[in-house]
Amino acid sequence: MAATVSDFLIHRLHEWGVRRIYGYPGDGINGLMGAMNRTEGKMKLVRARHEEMCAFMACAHAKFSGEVGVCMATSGPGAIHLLNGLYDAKLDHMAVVAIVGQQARAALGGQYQQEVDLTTLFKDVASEYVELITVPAQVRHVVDRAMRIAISKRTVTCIIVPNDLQELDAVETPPRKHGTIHSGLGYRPPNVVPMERDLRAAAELLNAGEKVAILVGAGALGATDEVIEAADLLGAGVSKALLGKAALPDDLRFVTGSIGLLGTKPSWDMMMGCDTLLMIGSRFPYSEFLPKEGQARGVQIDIDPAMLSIRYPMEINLVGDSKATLRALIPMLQRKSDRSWREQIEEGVKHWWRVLESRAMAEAEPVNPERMFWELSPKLPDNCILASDSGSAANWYARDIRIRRGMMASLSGGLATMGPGVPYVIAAKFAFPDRVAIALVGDGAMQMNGNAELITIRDYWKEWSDPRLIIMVLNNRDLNQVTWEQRVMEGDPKYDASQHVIDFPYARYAELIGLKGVMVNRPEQIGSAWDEALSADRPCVIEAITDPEVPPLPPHITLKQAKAFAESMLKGDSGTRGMLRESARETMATLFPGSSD
Ligand SMILES: Cc1ncc(C[n+]2csc(CCOP(=O)(O)OP(=O)(O)O)c2C)c(N)n1
Ligand SMILES: [Mg+2]
Repeated sequence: MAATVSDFLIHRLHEWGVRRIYGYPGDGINGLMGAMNRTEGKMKLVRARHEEMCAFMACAHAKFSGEVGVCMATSGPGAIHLLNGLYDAKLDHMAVVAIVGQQARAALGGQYQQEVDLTTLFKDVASEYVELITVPAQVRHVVDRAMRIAISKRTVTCIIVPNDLQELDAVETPPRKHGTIHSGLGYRPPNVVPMERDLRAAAELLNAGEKVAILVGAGALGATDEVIEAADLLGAGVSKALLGKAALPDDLRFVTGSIGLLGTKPSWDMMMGCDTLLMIGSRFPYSEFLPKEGQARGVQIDIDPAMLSIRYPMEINLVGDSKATLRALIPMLQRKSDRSWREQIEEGVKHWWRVLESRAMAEAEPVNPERMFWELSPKLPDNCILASDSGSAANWYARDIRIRRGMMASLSGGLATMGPGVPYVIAAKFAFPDRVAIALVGDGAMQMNGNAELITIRDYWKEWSDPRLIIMVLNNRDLNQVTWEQRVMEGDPKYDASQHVIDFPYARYAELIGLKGVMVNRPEQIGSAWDEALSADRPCVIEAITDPEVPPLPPHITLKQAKAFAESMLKGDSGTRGMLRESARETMATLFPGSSD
């Protein structure tokens, strides 16, 4: 028998399979913290430095383990701090349950200290389920529903618990009378497969196509073999949205890599040249990187009907699990005898890898950031877990990292927020302590929250069976991704007041707190820096002094953007003096070989 409401709430989460909660204390949740303590280690609390990090960690737990992530914060300020991390989970369709405290029931509505209308605050991010518990008999069904809704709808739910309620006696079984709820545990996911006639219609369309392009996203992460088989039969190339990076390994010759602003030229060429589009488990946002309307006939597979036909008008929309649906579809596909489209894609991919290598090896002042990623790829340990932050790192991560089977990789896809890189890999180490985790992060993000989370790493790393966790920081003294956006999208020069990042000794700071720190000031040091970090006996920060003037821009940009960029250079941008030696046109040609209209 659980003693208090708090004991029962934590016990019920345990019954749902939760073993770890990412949380930060406060008087709004002291009862719950006491209950966590009384579990004597059955439920582990991981405390980050900031509640937003707890939410990022819960999101990453869901992304990497496939389980529900749980985070906990106090009323008022703690609850508010969770929000950005929760939106990260919501926008990437991750199951996360947030538990937040609230002031005592008797004080609510009285402008009490730290009293915030939490139901309203969480109404959007936890739109599927947010509930304030007001009596002990509610605990069982509110926990059951928050868990089941989060898992089944792959979204964020929220439980609000007033602090006085947390200390009351538990009511595990509500009285059997009118007006009570009697809920149960557990969720078994269905096997969702479209109707046979719809599969046949999809197969007919795909069989009729001569130039098939496939785009996969996070929904295809569990369908690697099936996507490979379908692509083989259809003579197709496969492009990967950012969250689907680990869906297919990059050593397959027909994988065109990333797509979009952070994408590759072969992905662009394939989408512009295809006559048929098969989209699997993706809501990749940018329609301009997909075929023009009317150019291609489309089939889409998604578990969530709301994601269908929202980026391209598909002819056949299939609701289904990607693996099961492809399994059912594959026997209906005819192997295309004309392989010329596929060969053309493979040629493009082969050429592109050479382009990337030469870009990565190009001289820069002092280190080319792209080369940090290029040289990491062959050194990646089997089964490692990668996380990229938002910023220029995401470009090089998307294009240059050659992922292999068995690895996992993620970033903030839908929200594209700064800050998740370091907390994501911390959660990865808790979920898989025996795997190497690597975060690829900008200096802006390190100063926003990564440096503080190094302290969390310092706090916990000795618990991990394999202590290797690497944070690679691009020290470019710039909010570089946005500097380039301002140049290219707006035609504005770099605005130092908004873009400059003050230098900070990331590697020395790591050493100072007992971690390892490695500096990269020259390109020759890159390989040995990775080797050192990968053979370290503790977590390691690699600080690379990189050149902010290497443009992290897409292979295809529009003429309008090119003109804007040229104008920014002529307006005396502090960072582009070196480039002015060439004419704007020549510069454009070398930077953006794929540019057209
Ligand atoms: C929370 C948040 N604030 C601002 C942005 C806009 N933004 C995207 S990337 C970026 C620059 C990141 O700088 P840094 O971490 O130094 O990486 P760099 O691009 O310099 O490699 C900014 C400001 C964002 N995505 N998220
Ligand atoms: Mg930076």
